[in-house]
Amino acid sequence: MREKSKKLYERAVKLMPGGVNSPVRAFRGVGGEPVFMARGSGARLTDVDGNEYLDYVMSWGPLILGHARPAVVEAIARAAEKGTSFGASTEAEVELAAEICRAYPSIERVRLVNSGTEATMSALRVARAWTGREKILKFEGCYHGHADSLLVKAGSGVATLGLPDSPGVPRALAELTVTIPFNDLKTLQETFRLHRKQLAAAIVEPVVGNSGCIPPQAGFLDRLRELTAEQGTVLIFDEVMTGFRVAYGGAQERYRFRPDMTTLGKIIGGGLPVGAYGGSAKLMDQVAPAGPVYQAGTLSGNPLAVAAGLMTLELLRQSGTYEKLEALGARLEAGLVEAARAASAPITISRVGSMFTLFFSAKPVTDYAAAKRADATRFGKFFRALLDRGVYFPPSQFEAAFISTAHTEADIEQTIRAAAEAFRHLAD
Ligand code: KE4
Repeated sequence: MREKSKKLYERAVKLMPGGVNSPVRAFRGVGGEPVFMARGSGARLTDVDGNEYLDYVMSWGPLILGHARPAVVEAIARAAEKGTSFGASTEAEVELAAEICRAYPSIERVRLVNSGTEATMSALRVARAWTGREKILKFEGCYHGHADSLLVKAGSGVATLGLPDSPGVPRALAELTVTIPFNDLKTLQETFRLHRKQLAAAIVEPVVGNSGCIPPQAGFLDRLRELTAEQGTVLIFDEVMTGFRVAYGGAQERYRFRPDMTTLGKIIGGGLPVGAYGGSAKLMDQVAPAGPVYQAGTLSGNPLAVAAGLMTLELLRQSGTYEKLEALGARLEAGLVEAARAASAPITISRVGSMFTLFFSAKPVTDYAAAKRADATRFGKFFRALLDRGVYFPPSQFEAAFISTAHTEADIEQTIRAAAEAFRHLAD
């Protein structure tokens, strides 16, 4: 069934840690061995053994237009014919910066980098420089890339100082990160009382994607905005996943917010490496060479990645794009709920537009603790039953799945049928 994947994996584990270049690809969350992919086209992936899958990972979010969209591939090819990198400014990166600032009114200045990790790491540095403070606030289950300050779990009892979430993160640095539950208003208020005017930044996924999909509850982001404004804490919306996903203008457009800084990634690179961080001119003009806060990157604003991003955003501006994504998401959600009910499978679907998570939980999932109570083992079995039926969900209960504009209504119906069989298979 997947002999070539198996052989490649046996080679890979001898050459790369865990045989992968990013942990979640190793399928540790769902059991079994990872599938090696050979090509993507539209909504489909084909693995090295020739098996075809309807893809709901979509490279973890960037491929909102699906795989190998011809116009995007042509844009990359045209850019490549003129050279791959100059280490100098180009017109294209000015165009991408202009489109980001136009689409995100809270961003007056933006810096392009190469990943979401670089974007969040740099945004935190700007916030710490601006406020002269060192402590930061993050939320349990939110992932903002692997910079040391952000690989921190809640210390014993919430609203206390953090503990390293990975070996190699200095305790002294982890202790500067306070971690509290998402959607927990009471703890939020307590935290801003306990650390009054000491927090340089609060960084949040406005729709959490990295605990699985968890939307903000009414009033939570409003209160976070109020408290950060009152205490001069820089509010950073990490929209690496939600940017251009839940609306063209991201969660800040969907929920009508104005954060102080925003980080972006994924979709703005159209599948090539691009991250970005931005905010007001006064905040961002601290960044070198305009100001003293240092941040740099050999391939930042890379012509190929920028060409892919510009074409992706251009195609996303076509009318009806987000209405189509919403309709496909709503149909898939309803179909999965019905299929689960018919098989008496206890699930809940958490969805915002075209990003969603199917939790094996009978109760709604509103924070990371609830997500961890979901039955990840059953999710793993469901994942593999779907995979064997030609549907590729994210290989972890704690990840969001993504629909693209390349998915058709027929693809959604095919997915619902495969899920119904998978739920019955689980019940057997
Ligand atoms: P990257 O450094 O992986 O480009 O971006 C880090 C990041 C920052 N902020 C948010 C909200 C993110 O979701 C991410 C990365 N997301 C994961 C998927 N949940 C990337 C997949 C992976 O780690 O392989």
